Amino acid sequence: MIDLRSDTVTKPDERMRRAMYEAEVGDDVYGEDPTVNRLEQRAAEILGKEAALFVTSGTQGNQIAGLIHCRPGQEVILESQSHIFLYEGGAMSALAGVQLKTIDGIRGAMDPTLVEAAIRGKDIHEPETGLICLENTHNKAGGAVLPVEHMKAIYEVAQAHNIPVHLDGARLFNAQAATGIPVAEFANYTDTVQFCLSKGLGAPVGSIIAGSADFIHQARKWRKRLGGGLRQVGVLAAPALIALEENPERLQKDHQLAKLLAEGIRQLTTLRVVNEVDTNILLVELTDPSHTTEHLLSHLKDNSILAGGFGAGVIRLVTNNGIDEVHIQQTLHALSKF
Ligand code: TLP
Repeated sequence: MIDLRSDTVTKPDERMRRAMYEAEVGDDVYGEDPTVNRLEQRAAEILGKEAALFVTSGTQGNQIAGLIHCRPGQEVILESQSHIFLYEGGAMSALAGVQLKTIDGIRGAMDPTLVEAAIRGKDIHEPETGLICLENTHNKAGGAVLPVEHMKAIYEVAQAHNIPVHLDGARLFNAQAATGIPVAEFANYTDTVQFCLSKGLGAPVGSIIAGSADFIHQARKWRKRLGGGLRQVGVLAAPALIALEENPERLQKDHQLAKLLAEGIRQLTTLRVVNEVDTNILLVELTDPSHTTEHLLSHLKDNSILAGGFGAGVIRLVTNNGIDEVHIQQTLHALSKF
């Protein structure tokens, strides 16, 4: 199967599996797993933050940030197509007790003026804004990179109002690969960051959250409360370290393959590439409304290709560690027969 459903589908390679086998471990709830400690220290260094924590998933990382930054009854400003709003099961409302205020972005980027206008809390009737969340790269906007200058502009608004900024940087390393700008420069305009090790970077499990030492101290407690205090978890930190140290450059290949796929699809009259392809995500629409995405997805499946539906009339194709040029050619061939 050629699996283009997501970059979450990658499987650990032989080096990662060997590192898992050989990992030095200890009880991480006691802070005694040397491999986890090394991963957290390297992640903090790479992001330019004081401290970092290995968490089970991107969702857990984002939710821990919400729980720490906000008090129940506050409001969180975030983009209307963001993962936290669309795809985390309403967790910020359910767990942190906040309500969400969405703003439509352009390619995932909210206008800083609109963000500032949405900040509330002076009037006795209003909830206080407790947090602003950004997403980079932006999944639903087709892997769009939020420019550093944009993040800076939002951060300046947030600082002027004393509001923290959390970055859902599930694919922040894709932003680095696409622009050549180090992840630390993006992270510089945030208080806290979450990034996923288990997407394009190729680790089997896990994410990192990073921020001040005090934030990570609180995060450790929240992770435990949420049942995410794992024990000899160095077996997962070991492949994650390989993902972090060695795979950021590999993402450029995913981006080149996504561009190749987009170029091929642009030659077809039946399909339209919806997004500008900055990174590894393509959103594709059918030009003939009498065809359904279910029809297209099942045609692909019959040709041993997996893709996912991504909203009305749109499918998503995500290049990843398991994909090579030959798979792109096979996918284009199957699409041309649709
Ligand atoms: N995204 C998944 C699905 O949930 C949609 C995918 O296949 O793209 N932030 C962003 C921007 C994400 O894209 C995801 C996962 C997460 C957070 C959550 O990460 P996990 O799955 O580790 O909880």
